[in-house]
Amino acid sequence: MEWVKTNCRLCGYLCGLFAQVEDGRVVALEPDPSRYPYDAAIVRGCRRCQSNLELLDHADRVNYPLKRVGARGSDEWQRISWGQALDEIAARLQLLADNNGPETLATSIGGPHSVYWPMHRFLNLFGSPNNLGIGQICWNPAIWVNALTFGWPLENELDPETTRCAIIWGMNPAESDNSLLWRTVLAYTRQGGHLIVVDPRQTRTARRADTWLPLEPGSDAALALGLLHVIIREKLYDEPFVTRWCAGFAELAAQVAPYTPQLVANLTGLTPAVIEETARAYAGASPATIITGRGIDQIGANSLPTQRAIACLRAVTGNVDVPGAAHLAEMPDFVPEIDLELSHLLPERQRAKQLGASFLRLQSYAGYERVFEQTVKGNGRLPHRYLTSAHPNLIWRAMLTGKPYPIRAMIVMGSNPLSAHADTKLIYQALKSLDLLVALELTRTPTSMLADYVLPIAGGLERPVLQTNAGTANIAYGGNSAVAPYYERRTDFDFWRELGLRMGQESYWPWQTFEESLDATLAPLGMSWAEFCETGLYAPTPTYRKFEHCPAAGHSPIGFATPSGKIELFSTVLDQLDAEPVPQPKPLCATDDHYKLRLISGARVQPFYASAFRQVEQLRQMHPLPLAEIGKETAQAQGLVDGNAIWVETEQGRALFKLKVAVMRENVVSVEYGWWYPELSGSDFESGVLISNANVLTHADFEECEPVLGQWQFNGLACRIYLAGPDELLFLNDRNVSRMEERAIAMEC
Ligand SMILES: Nc1nc2c(c(=O)[nH]1)N[C@H]1C(S)=C(S)[C@@H](COP(=O)(O)OP(=O)(O)OC[C@H]3O[C@@H](n4cnc5c(=O)[nH]c(N)nc54)[C@H](O)[C@@H]3O)O[C@H]1N2
Ligand SMILES: Nc1nc2c(c(=O)[nH]1)N[C@H]1C(S)=C(S)[C@@H](COP(=O)(O)OP(=O)(O)OC[C@H]3O[C@@H](n4cnc5c(=O)[nH]c(N)nc54)[C@H](O)[C@@H]3O)O[C@H]1N2
Ligand code: SF4
Ligand SMILES: [Mo]
Repeated sequence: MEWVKTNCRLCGYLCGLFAQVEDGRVVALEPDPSRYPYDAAIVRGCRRCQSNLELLDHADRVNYPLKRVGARGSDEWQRISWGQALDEIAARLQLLADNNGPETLATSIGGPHSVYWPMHRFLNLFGSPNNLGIGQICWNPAIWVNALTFGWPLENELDPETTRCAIIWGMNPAESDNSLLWRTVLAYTRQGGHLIVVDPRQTRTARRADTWLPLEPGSDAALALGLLHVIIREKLYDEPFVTRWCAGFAELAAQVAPYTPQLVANLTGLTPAVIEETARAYAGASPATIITGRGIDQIGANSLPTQRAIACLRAVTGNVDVPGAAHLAEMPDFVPEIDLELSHLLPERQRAKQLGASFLRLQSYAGYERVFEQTVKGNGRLPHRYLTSAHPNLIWRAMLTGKPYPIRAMIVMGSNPLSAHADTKLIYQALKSLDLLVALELTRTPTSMLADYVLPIAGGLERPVLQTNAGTANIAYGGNSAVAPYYERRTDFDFWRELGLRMGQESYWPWQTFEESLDATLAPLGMSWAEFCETGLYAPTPTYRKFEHCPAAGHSPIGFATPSGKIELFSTVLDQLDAEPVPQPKPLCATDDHYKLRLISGARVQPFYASAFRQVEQLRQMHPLPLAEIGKETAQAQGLVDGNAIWVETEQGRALFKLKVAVMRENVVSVEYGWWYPELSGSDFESGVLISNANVLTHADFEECEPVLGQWQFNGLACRIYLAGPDELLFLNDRNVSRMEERAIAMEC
């Protein structure tokens, strides 16, 4: 029996743990207060952490390579060896590439569950530009916008000691963050720190705020322009900073001039007074921070102008590269992801085939190169993987139609597209039509159940983990595995390396193990992987106001890595790309007599993480059913009460939820995302992914996506709700599996 240092992997924070190990099995877990988040209380308070033990050997885990033997989705498998699985996958991929070109292989990645560079390395050497991810509606918009505006990504800061005003905008760390940020928000507000929350729902975060702004979903760009209007009209901006460091102030001022508090009140549903007070509170405090979340990255065409307007708010108030406001991140001192990906080896003719490249102005290899030219002058090289990912909707369509060319194979890694991507029914048809679908997975999921091969991946506590923010910052954290993988599970790295070796990539995979590749990654620090694991963190003290530094005596300051060398309120790059150089709000999605309400499809809830953990009994007991929230007046108007089973319907389809009446903006419906019913089996298992899935209600039709970065819309869609029948109520309330299965068959989704 021994205690070993390891890390939790059940969300992106990778909290430091001690694992008690007996005969190669983890039998107990304790927080390690000497490593991140340096506070045993945070880990003890985490509702998910202890379920690591249940998950390590859960009945739904994949333990051996599986090959499909029945019809696709029938859940009939043959256990095979890793060698056989890899040989067969390599042979089938080669045949498909010979017939259709290597672009016929697409990959799907999800949130930060694993290291993705080995996949990119394989894909670049294989020759496919068609990786799809969730970047467009997760962290891309902020990376792109901050790179355009400031020359590099920003890390927003909140410090109870120094921050004087904080706006949390479209983010709910009370549910989405179990860790240090939420604890910091609590400490900040306890000390009397001024907090403003912009969110249609009165979340637990909003309840800590001095001011809660329950705006109409999707109207955020108008609000940001309204705040800029007041700040400029009342001369609350930092004039010396703007004069010295910002370009395009006159154009921005002209753009925001029409956005008076009254107009913005009409557009957002807020009052003119609260808009003015918010502008004065933010601009009047220094330092002041704005922390943004998915609420504004998932509003389709309004995401880009919102992020841009918020970047302008930070800039005109001088809250850039200042402690307690925002830090301009730096390139890693270790080997960055971009160098591990080998993106330069993907030939130009293959890059040009990326699905989406010919339509989207920035989200493509060409767009990446355009911004690369300027950031590289500031010694920065942005990561490739999310910024060049293909548009998912075009991939699903190419699978179904063969146009513009056939996509016949997909490898899914750390993602569950049937749950996470818009338009579940389209994806279902598309995946079912493939010649080859491979899932690298921990558990049985709706997506992996459709696969030809499911490969058992080593999860939390079974493999080393090094998180590097994809190379956008000089930070690395993580640590070692506690035990060797159970059964025949292997790391994602092993899969890609072994496949690469079978496909002529020998010279590019010099490391035998994942650990060896980590030694190589950390080598520039003069540190081995084993040494790194002792502290589990590399984060040099940040430096601020770097733009003022002079490289040598007599030289001018380095400024910002933008074409003008200044912060670009007016974006030269967007202008050259024929996109709007100053932020311009777009009309909201139209509602009508039939679809009168507005939908938020995906507010996070504890203890779940996207579609994960519904099968973990101790977590499911805490939150057994999918909830939809509406305000009191909306409920009364519809004759609905708490606990009703309701259908939420959009033009796309309908999904079943249990109703909860909550404090929030009226005429808005907020549903949880990621719901499926792992307890159902066979064909009911498949239908289980449709019943309460928020993404049955959404779509990402390419023609309607944002034309620069390609965002689709998860929030602000037109919808309606109505009472479901008695069988649907019983389906939700009666957890007897065979009765659930009978009712699932009868349900039409
Ligand atoms: N428990 C849990 N934690 C998670 C995750 C999880 O699935 N579960 N997922 C992780 C991932 S991948 C991510 S990206 C982060 C996301 O973390 P957050 O950004 O905190 O995610 P959300 O809960 O979606 O918060 C968005 C908030 O925006 C609000 N909102 C919706 N529409 C609008 C709008 O139009 N305007 C504004 N201003 N607000 C709006 C919602 O009501 C919600 O409260 O969380 C991570 N943490
Ligand atoms: N309607 C709606 N849809 C959304 C969102 C929303 O707010 N609303 N949010 C979007 C956002 S921000 C995100 S980030 C995505 C999340 O999308 P995903 O990341 O695709 O969602 P998950 O359900 O977490 O699926 C991850 C899968 O990876 C597996 N996994 C975990 N660890 C590993 C590993 O180490 N290796 C491998 N190979 N697999 C692993 C898990 O078992 C799980 O099945 O969802 C997006 N979709
Ligand atoms: S916050 Fe909880 S689930 Fe996330 S890594 Fe830490 S202990 Fe694990
Ligand atoms: Mo995300």
